[in-house]
Amino acid sequence: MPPTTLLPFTTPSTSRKSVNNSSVLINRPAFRLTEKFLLLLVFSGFITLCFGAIFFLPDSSKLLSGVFFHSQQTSISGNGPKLDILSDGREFEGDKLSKIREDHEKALREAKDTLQKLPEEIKQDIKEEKEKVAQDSVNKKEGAPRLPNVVFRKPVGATGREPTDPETRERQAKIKEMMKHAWENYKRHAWGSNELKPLSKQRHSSNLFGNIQGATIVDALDTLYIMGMHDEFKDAKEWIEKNLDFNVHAEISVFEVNIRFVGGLLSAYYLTGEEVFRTKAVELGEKLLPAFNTPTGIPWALLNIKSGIGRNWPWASGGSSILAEFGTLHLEFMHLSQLSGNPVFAEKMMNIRKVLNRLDKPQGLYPNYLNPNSGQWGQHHVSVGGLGDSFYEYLLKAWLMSDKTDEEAQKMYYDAVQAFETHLIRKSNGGLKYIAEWKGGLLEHKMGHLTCFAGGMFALGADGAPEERSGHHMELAAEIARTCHESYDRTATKLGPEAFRFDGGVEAIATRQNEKYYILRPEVIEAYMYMWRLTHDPKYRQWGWEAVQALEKTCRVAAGYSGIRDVYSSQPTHDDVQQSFFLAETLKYLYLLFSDDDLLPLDHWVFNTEAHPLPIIRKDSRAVEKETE
Ligand code: DMJ
Repeated sequence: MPPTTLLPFTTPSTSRKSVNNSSVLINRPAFRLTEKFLLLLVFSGFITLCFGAIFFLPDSSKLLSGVFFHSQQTSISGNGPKLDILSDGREFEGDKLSKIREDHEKALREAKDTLQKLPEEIKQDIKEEKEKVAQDSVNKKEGAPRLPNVVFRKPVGATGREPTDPETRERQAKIKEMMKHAWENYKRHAWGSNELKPLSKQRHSSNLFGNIQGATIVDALDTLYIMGMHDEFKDAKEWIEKNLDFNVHAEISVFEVNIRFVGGLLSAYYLTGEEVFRTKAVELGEKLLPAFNTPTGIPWALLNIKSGIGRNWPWASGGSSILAEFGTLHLEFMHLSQLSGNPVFAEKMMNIRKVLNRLDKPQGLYPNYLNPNSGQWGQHHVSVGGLGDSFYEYLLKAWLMSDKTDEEAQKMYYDAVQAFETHLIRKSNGGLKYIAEWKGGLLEHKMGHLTCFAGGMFALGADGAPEERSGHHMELAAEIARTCHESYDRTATKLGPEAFRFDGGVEAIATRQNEKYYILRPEVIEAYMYMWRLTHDPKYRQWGWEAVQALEKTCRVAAGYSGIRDVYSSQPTHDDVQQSFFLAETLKYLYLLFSDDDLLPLDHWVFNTEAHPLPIIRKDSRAVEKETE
């Protein structure tokens, strides 16, 4: 059968031959009515198309296109001026036309020059335009908040120079190589999941993030950026744009999601000015708000971000919320208010303050547990390590981040340190200072790896210490850093245990099997970094380098880095998890330890508890400024 549908105007018998025959119409039988109608339809369509082209093609395209600018050079004789007729039918006097041609060529030349030179302002204009387009497309996505325009201020020290000293330069390059190894293997084996299992080369999911994915990507963003790993950063950003989704049915840890995801996104925004990070941070912040729907406003530890239903950890004393969790939202939430123009985030934080300040504190100490329904303390356990740690860190940093205007936080921090000195800080027979845990008035002479962050905190707070106690705070910081170094130095692997004790004849050594592990934690290196920055004593770089060598020897495996089960074993087994904080914190603090002080300088940035840098909010500036109308 001939393809009659393709050749509707031919009779079946003549169709094939006629198609390629120029005389087809002469030999044809007369058209039927329907054929005539269809022919008319096609013809009128063609006419419409031609008119459309004439009227709707933009003028600029005609000016810039040589084809459209070809005049027919038809001279119309007569008494009037000589006329040229353009291909679109318009008539011009000949000399006017050559003037237009000249102007046009000049404009083209200028445009070309401009493009070649691309001065800073033009680059800036293009960047801003691109950002606006990106913001518009982000805003159109489901769940994306509508945000006011902000004045993005150029970040100070977001990228650094290579250190001039060759040894430091080499060491810094080594840390970057470690980051590449961790990142590339995550990308190869677990891309898009929360973490990597570096031995089984599989994806690792932790229930801390519910169904939210991509913890390693968000946590690593700023480390990639400051290390100048541009391609990797681009991949991470693209993944975030396309895949980071908070519309999931999942119960998450409010604290963990805040410090890693909100903190990571905020830092990425402040380092780059890319709108997608601001939008995602605020979107996630809004999802966390239902956690504060408790009688006191002290948030739940766990929240289903779809249903908005919250609860506390089943193991927490009498249904309590945890001090280190609800007390470690402040820095991120203050910035969320800055960037969204919505005061609700800051209000939630000030309410937590109010609740805490109304309560009596046993011996001036803050118990780790607080019931969000009654507003009363749970068990009287106090710790500067797990369950308490970053609450104190955020008091100091709230003061620093507010450009030292938040004097309430300042007082709370220095009063707390005073109480630690009286009730928790002790010296071992061997002369090691440590911070013990307090259980209802009794001391447990144990210090956690987590507690070692306090070395850095005391150093950072030394400068503002009241009554000329600055030197004292710095000494305390140095002693805690030394004790933590000892906890590393006294192991076979030269990596420190999860907790170490000062009783039963031991000092700075773990005695219980379940305290001997090391999961790539950053706190000891964090303390070295602050001590280096604030004293420039070379021993802190030396101690940091020892940690690098130990990590390389014991934790590096073919497909990434893994924690170990026993730091005292010379052949420890691996736990098969590359924690996202290894990329966010451990490697970042190591890199900063081997960088000059102008990379993320401490008088411009504060690090959240996951090492995500947030800028100090200057008292004389408002970050959010409504667009002038
Ligand atoms: C990190 O997620 C943060 O530093 C947190 O404050 C405590 N623990 C881990 C790393 O050890």
